[in-house]
Amino acid sequence: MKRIVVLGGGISGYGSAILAKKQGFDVFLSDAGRIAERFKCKLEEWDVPYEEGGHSVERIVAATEVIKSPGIPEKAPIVKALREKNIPIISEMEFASRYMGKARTICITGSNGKTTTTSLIYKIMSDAGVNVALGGNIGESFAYSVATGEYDWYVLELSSFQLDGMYRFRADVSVLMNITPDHLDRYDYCFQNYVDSKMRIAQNQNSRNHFVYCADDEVVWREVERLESNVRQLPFMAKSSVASGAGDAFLSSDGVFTASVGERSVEIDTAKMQIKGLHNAYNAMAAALATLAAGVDAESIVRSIYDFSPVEHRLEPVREVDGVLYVNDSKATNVDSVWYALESMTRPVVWIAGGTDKGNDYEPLKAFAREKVKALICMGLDNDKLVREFTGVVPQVVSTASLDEAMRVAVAVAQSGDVVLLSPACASFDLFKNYENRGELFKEWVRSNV
Ligand code: UMA
Ligand code: ADP
Repeated sequence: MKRIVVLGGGISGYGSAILAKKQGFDVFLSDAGRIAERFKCKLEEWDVPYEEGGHSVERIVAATEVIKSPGIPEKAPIVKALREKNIPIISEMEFASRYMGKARTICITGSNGKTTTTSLIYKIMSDAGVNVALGGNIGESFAYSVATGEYDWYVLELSSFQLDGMYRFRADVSVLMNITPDHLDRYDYCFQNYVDSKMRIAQNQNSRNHFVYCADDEVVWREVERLESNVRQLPFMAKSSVASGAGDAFLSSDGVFTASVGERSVEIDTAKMQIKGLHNAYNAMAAALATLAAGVDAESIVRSIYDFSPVEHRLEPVREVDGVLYVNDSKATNVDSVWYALESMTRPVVWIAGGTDKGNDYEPLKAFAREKVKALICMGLDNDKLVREFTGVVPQVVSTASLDEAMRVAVAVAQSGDVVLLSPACASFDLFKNYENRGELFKEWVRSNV
């Protein structure tokens, strides 16, 4: 019997183990750290043997195939041991796709905009009454959905780590939002390795499938030009003009876009959307093309796009008090996402940024900072770089070392008509557990103190 070993007992691992068990394989799950109680209960319920607190190398290298959780890096000793023995290592996505029957997939990747676009596509599909599940780098795992439910469509957000272990998988509709440098520590600090990983989203696609991508993104465009498959291309854009036989979406200067696939099309006035900014126009164009390609009714697509509100921690309006609007964009953990946040601002900005710097180049933000930011409040344990970069660019730069301190300064500086924007460009780990915790504490502070 095929021996499956699952590495990692988090969301991805326990779902994969349960699916493998359901398929009748000999399964063993191994976690180097601790497994959460709720996952252990599930594993026991399904009678899956597991270990925690370390990997038993001998038992693991006896596997026919290994399903690796995405958070485990290539340089982990157990992965190296498996590679030396040429034991196939795949991702949860590759494994689960073998057992999803006739179901079809819309798969979304990109450096930014994955969660927003995935959530919007999922909403459009479910509002239209499609029997659809959400999975991947969001919510419950794909493998767990395949093991426990039956769906016609899966909408999957895919990280580069998940794409890395995908070989034969083929998306019916793939969506590539953009490619900017991120997670380079996992890619030998080589941008092209990361680009290659993202391009796996379109691998194995053929003339029956669709590939939705941003034609304004130079990196994406360069890769698309080299694509050899005859997949039906659906570019979306606001700057470039790319003709495609299959369809496309174009945002014109009046803020209206038309997305069309074959004979069917939708028209959207972005001013009527609840999600704002150029980046969200891109996200909506991608979602419209993907769902048109999936056959969703055009009128229903339009209704759902207008009805969609921001996902938590992504340019999420919290409260307006005395004419000051407080916006939580805690998920903006890199420079590119802050660029789009500042781009979308239509009132003077009191900008709260900082945290664990990932080697950021702040140059691209300076033009918008000059034009729109009246004060930068740095919030972090080490603010030197931010203070240095923006002194002289914005009228006021203040260094603070806690949320409370930062918020007190923000309230003092902000005047009626301004926006207080938390959009950090940095990871949160110096002062907070994670970006969610940072965003929640920001909202709590605003609700109880302003
Ligand atoms: N572990 C080992 N051996 C090691 C290292 C880790 O056993 O050498 C164990 C840890 O002890 C832990 C488990 O592996 O118990 C964790 O695995 P994981 O980090 O892959 O986390 P999961 O809980 O399985 O969640 C993963 C994704 N996490 C990452 O990619 C880091 C989730 O994405 C995803 O939703 C889930 O699989 C289901 O597919 C989250 C994420 O942060 C949202 N993604 C990154 C991002 O968005 O930036 C990529
Ligand atoms: P991801 O899942 O890829 O991290 P999110 O939808 O969670 O993407 O958004 C992360 C951050 O990037 C947020 O600050 C959000 O405002 C910003 N963002 C959303 N869509 C885009 C896009 N298309 N391009 C650039 N930034 C974006």
